Amino acid sequence: MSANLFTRLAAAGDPAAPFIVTPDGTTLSYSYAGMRARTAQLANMLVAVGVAPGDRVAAQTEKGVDALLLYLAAVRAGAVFLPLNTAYTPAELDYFLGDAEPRLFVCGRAAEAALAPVARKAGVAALLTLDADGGGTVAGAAAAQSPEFADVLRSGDDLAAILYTSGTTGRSKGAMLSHDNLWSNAATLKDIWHFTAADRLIHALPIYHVHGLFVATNTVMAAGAAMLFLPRFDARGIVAAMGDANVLMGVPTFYSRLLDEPALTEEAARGMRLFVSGSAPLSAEVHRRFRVRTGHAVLERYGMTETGMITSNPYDGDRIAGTVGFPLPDVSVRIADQATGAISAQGEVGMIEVKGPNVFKGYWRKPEKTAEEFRADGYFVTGDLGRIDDRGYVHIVGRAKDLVISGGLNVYPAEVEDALDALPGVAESAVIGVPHADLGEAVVAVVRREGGSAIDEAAIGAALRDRLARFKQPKAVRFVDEMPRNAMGKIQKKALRERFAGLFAAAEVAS
Ligand code: MCA
Ligand code: AMP
Repeated sequence: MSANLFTRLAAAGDPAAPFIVTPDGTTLSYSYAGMRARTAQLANMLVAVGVAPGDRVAAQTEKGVDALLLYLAAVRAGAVFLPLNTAYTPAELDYFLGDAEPRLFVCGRAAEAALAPVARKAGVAALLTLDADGGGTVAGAAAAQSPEFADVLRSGDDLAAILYTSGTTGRSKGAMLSHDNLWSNAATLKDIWHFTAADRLIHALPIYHVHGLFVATNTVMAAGAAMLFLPRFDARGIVAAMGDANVLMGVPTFYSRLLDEPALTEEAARGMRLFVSGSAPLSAEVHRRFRVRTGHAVLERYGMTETGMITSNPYDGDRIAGTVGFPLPDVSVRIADQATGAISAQGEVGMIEVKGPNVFKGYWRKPEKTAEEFRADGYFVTGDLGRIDDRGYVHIVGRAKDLVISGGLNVYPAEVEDALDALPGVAESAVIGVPHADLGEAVVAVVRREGGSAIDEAAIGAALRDRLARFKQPKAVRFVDEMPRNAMGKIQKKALRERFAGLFAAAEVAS
């Protein structure tokens, strides 16, 4: 049998059952049969513009129903889907398109003029447009196509998607995810989170990352369930949607913002059966307050772009705040010495390493980078530090990688520092994450000016505007005369984090 992810995911859905439900009308809502017909049209369109199996299809599109169906269509057609954060600037896109060499690039209509030269430079053969409401040239190109399509045969190891993820050094790397990688995670999550065709998920995450694209969409499909498809997170809209759905997946910022929404009450959440959090640490305090307010213990899980989901708190059993639960049934997790790779003793803190059908195939065209991240026996080195307690719960205690997670989005300090250091007037910089009540961590730049320079926060902000996506730009810039350094001369970020920890001190909040 073909291992095409779409073929396997779509097998569960009753043709008459709802798949995507939009809150504001029926035209963009699709049953499973409707989804099949629309993705067939889109897959035929991909073939018509020259997309062959194995070709990359890159998309930087606002969240919309057709944008999601384009992902499924690409998988049906045996192409490799490459979603791109809508916040990326043309300068950032230039790298992704040049590296991935997609056959087709799809962007919003308003961005077409700015991005067409970027796509041309990367040798992209076809450029189409797609807006959140379905407007753009994709719709016209798909309209004439047949609503029938024979899913392209794929093996489990063939690629279904490439997602770019930054490293502590160098440029972003494309994580190659196979049909089997994505299928194994979807099938497992459906089982352990008890998804059935009766479920309706509130989908408010962006669809350019693993969480909203794969964890949410694939798990729903594997169960033949439905999703209430919201354009973005909005606390009041989520609470209203709770009357019409029963599962929510979100990043911790969703939960802290929901707690600030007075309409969130036990009564409002009565029809819900599951709240899932991931992508960044959920504070024990938010977990506790959410339980007090709604009666629900948020189920926290842990994952990575390269691995999909790795661990999850139990559906039945204690969902323990501050832990990320147990390894998924088909995933092996171990703790090892960061430097030597020696397996650590029970309960010790060390590097979290992972092996299983969920672990990616390597970084696109970077075999040496891939080799660096794996142990000889096939375990992937996550860069997260953790321990496993005597009940088997995994605790994440820190990161060996220099990474800031802001509102569930990853920011690699090295990338921001490179941009800062290139500015006239900046002698050196250090980018750190400091506690932030809303975003978990906020990006802060610490800068030492060149002698005589008067460069200030506003000038730095203006200079970075077109270079870096908005979420990577520092929320504050602080100037120092001297960077704290260790004996080796390396900047001590820990000391900077301590010094600036109170910059966004959380206001007192009531339960
Ligand atoms: C928006 N801004 C941000 C962020 N989002 N700045 C820092 N961090 C962010 N995450 C900027 C906006 O451009 C805006 O700038 C200003 O901050 C305020 O925007 P606001 O309206 O408050 O933001 P929002 O549109 O409400 O978005 C916040 C959000 C969103 C809802 C938390 O960022 C979000 O949906 N995050 C989820 C990301 C996600 O899906 N992560 C999963 C990755 P200005 O006003 O100056 O223009 S997958 C993953 O990590 C692994 C695999 C896993 O385990 O899941
Ligand atoms: P990404 O590169 O977007 O896949 O981000 C993956 C990283 O997010 C992981 O390596 C962790 O550092 C972090 N992460 C994801 N889920 C959690 C969680 N529940 N708790 C703490 N960190 C998390």
